[in-house]
Amino acid sequence: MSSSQILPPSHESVQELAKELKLGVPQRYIQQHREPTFVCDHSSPLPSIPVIDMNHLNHTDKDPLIHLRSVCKEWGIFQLVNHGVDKSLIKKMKEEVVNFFNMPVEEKLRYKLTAGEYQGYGQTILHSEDQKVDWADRFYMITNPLHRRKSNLLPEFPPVLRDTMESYLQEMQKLAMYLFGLIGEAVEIEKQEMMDVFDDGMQSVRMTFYPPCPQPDQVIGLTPHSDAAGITILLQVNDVEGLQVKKDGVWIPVSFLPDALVVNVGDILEIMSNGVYNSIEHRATVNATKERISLAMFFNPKLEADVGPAKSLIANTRDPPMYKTLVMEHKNSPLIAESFHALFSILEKGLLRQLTVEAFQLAIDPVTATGCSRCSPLLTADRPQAPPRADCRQPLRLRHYAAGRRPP
Ligand SMILES: O=C(O)CCC(=O)C(=O)O
Repeated sequence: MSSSQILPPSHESVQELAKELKLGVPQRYIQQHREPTFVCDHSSPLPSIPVIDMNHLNHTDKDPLIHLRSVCKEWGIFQLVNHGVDKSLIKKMKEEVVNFFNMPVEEKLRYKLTAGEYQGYGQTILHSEDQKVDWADRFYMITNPLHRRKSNLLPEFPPVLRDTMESYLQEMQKLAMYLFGLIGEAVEIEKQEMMDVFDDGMQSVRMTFYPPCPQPDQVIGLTPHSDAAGITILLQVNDVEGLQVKKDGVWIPVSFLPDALVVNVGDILEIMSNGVYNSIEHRATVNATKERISLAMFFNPKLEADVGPAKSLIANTRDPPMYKTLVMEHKNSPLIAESFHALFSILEKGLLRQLTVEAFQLAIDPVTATGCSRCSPLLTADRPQAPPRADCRQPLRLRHYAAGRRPP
C-alpha cells in the first residue's frame, strides 16, 4: 500500500467510545512500545521548558535575541508570557472549543472527515489496516489562504464559535508574524525574507479532545511527531496536562503556566535556519479520569514560497546549505503534492524535513543515500526498489543526513 493512501476513518468518535467502555480499551488503540516519561527524583528534578517574556523581546537590545536563539536551538519550544493577546478573547476561545466538543456527536459529524480527506472532524488518519489509532478526536482545517477554506467547515460552524475563531485567527496571525521576525533575526535571517515567506501564509488549526482512558499507559493521545510548520502556537484549553517534549532523548512533561501560549519550532523553520533551530519532537499522553482539550495553530509559508535554508542566512553566515530547497506546492509535481500532504499529516514524523534533507543527500551522494519507499516519496520516485527500513522514521537519521554523515 502506498504511504499516500488514506483509508476510511475507523469509527466515529473516541469521545463516545470512552463513555461506553466496558471490556477494556480495544486493541487498535493499545500501543505497546511507548517510551517512558522522565521520572524526577532528588538528584534530577523535572526540567521545564524555557519561558520567553514578550515584554523583554520588545526592547531593542540584543540580549533577548541571543536568548531566543539559544532557546530555539537547544529546545525548539518555549512558553510565551505577556504575549499581549486579549485575555477575554482567549477565555472565549477556550469556552467555544469546549462547547464544540460538548455538542452531540451527530452535530460534530456534520463536519466528519471523509475517506481521502484530511480536513474535518475525526481521528487518526489511517494509512494501513493495522495502524494504531490515537486516543483522541480531532478537528483539523486550513484557515488561510481564504480560497482553501472548506465551505462545510468554518463557514458552517455555530455563529459564536465561528466569530470567536475568526478573531482568534487574526490575533494569532499578528503574533506569529511578530515572532517570525524576531526568531528569524536571531539566526541572521533578514526580516524582509521572513515576511516574504510567511506573510499571508498557509494557516491551519487543530482542536483536539483527549477523552479520559482507564488504561492511560497503554494508549497515546498524540503519536510522537515534529510539526511540518514554521511555528505552532498551542493553547491548552482546560487545565489538564499531557503534552510532552523529547529533549536529549528523554520525554519531559510540559507544565503550562497560566495565560501562557506554547510556541514550538517546526520543520520549516529548522530548514530555513539551516539546521540551527530544532523542530521539537512532541507527543500527548492521556489522563485516567479527566479529558484534555487543546487548540493548535500552524503557521506555514505561502503556497508558492520556496522552502529551504534562508538566502539571507546563507549569505550572512556563508555556511553551506544543509537542505535542498523545495517549493511548498506545485500543481504539476507529484513529489510536492506528497510533501504538501505531509504538511498536514502528523503521522509522518518530520517528513518535509526528511524530504529536503534526502534530496540534499541524493544530490551530494546518491550511492550512500538511504531511504525507504515507505516513508520517502522522493526516493520512491527516484529509486523505486528502495526497501522499507525498520528505522525509517528515526529522527536521529535525519540529524546524520543534516550533518552530511551516513545514518547509523
Ligand atoms: O494537544 C497538545 O498538547 C498537542 C497538540 C499538537 O501538538 C498538535 O495538534 O500537533
